[in-house]
Amino acid sequence: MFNFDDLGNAVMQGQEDLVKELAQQAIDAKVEPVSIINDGLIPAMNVVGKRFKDGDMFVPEVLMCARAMNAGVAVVKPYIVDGDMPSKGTIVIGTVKGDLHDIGKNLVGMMFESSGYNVVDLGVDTAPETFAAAVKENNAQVLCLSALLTTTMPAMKDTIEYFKQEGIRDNVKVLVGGAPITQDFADEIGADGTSPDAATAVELVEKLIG
Ligand code: B1M
Repeated sequence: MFNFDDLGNAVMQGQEDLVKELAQQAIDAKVEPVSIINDGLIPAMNVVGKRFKDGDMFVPEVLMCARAMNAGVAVVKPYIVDGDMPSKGTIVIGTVKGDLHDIGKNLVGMMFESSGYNVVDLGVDTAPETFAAAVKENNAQVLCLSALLTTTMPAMKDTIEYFKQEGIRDNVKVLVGGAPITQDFADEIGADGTSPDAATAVELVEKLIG
């Protein structure tokens, strides 16, 4: 039986190569790909987050863990995404200006892809102008904004305001997410919704445009 603790420990120690190896072992052992992420990789990042908060871990170590986590996700991703599905619509996703956190955003994007959406991922530190250009260029139905810092939450509001200024706010559903985001905040800034995790983000989009 596959040992999730070994995978989690490898993430917590930032051992990128070992994470890749163990993620592949899990795939070979026919562990559900989503379970490798939800039961192995994410709980380990949660421990990292707690240690970081408590001052037991510092930025360079957290960065190594983040790289290891992303490497594990990259191994699993091809087994989740079904490339033959017709697209259900286009979603532009990115982390807002000033914010460099991308693990959660990557998972949300991957979950959309695996559910049959075309995903345009703009990466991190994304300016409102860049979001607007991508939504127009790709005729996207949904824009997903991710923020992990309380100091970058206002960039979500700035992005929505920029869409209003440009006269394109009503062309797209705007969803916001990330650990500090609440429903009250989403309502306050005029977003169309928020979701606490990747799976419910997909459910919300299906409800809004499905
Ligand atoms: Co940062 N960091 N970090 N960090 N970091 C947090 C967010 C923090 C809570 C840690 C702490 O103090 N406990 C804290 C923020 C405090 C606050 O704002 N109140 C913090 C800080 C302070 C900082 C720096 C300022 C530290 C410094 O430099 N002194 C700095 C800021 C850099 C910047 O962005 N400008 C910084 C840097 C970093 C690293 C670069 C080292 C690294 C990021 C690497 C990377 O992402 N490639 C990092 C990390 C890894 C974290 C923690 C430990 C883990 C985040 C993570 O990946 N979680 C984090 C602590 C924590 O969250 N417990 C922390 C796992 C991920 C799967 O969950 O991202 O929440 P999450 O995504 C979830 C949901 O939120 C949701 O679905 C995802 C999947 O379930 N979701 C969405 C996310 N986006 C969505 C979008 C949607 C829908 C759902 O659209 C609709």
